[in-house]
Amino acid sequence: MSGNPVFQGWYADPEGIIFDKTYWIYPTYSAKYDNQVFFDAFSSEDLITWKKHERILDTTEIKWARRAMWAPSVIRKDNKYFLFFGANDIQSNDEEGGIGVAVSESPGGPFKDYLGKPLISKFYNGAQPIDQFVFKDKDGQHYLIYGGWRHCNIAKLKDDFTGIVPMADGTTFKEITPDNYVEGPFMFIRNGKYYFMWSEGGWTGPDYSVAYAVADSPFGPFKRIGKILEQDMKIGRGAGHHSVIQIPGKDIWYIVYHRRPLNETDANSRVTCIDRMYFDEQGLIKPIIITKEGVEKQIIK
Ligand code: FUB
Repeated sequence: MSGNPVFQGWYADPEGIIFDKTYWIYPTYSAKYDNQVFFDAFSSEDLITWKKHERILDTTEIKWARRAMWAPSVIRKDNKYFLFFGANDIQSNDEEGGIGVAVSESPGGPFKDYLGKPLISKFYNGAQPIDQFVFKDKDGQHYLIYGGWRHCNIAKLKDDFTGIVPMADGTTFKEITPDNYVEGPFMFIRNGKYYFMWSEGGWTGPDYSVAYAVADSPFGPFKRIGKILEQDMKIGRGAGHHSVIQIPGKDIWYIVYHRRPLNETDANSRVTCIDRMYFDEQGLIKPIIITKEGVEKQIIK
């Protein structure tokens, strides 16, 4: 078994993704905001043994980023790897920062600033420009789904990821916020349905958790179905800000998330864990059982 956490160190907001036959996790380095000036990544061939890739991107490369580099989301396009990230934790449209893009020839970096400025630097529909997730739809179109401060937007990415373009109805930033949404959005498709997931509660508190909705389109409407990930006082606290990995071609799913060890009190003591995610016959997600054991070895064929 992998054990949980799957690797050592304080790492939060983990995004798991498979490139070729390798699992990758891109987390936030969980520390004081002023110390969050870089990203490490982790790779594995079997979900058990993880290799650390240090400083795949940092603030010496991103000139406009000073601190609070958060929640990487990585996708491969045209044989390049694009890493979307948040920086500076901006509190108003007068501050510099927001969501940026970096690019690399390899999933393990080094990543370089792609635009030289943020991709999204303002609040739209009340959404703080953080917690980005890049989503590839069935037709190949990429969208950015993002937002803190209890608002979530979806925005259509230009084909070369250099900007945002209007959607068919003329909207540029379309709000898709479901009930109770706080931050940390994630989307995937299963059996043709769009599963939209997000974090609720406060990330420093015991109520941090993950809920979801299902719709026929990435634009919703998303009606909250219920909570599927939360703390278990026998295992860990404040479980949330997750992502989902599917074994290609199989109905085998994992949830990758962070939680706080029971013996830790620091708000940033967040560690990255993986557990299995199951669906019932109706396609509803079963509540996750969080474990200390983690997951079994799984090599991608
Ligand atoms: O890790 C920094 C912030 O904490 C994330 O962006 C939020 O989602 C929360 O997990």
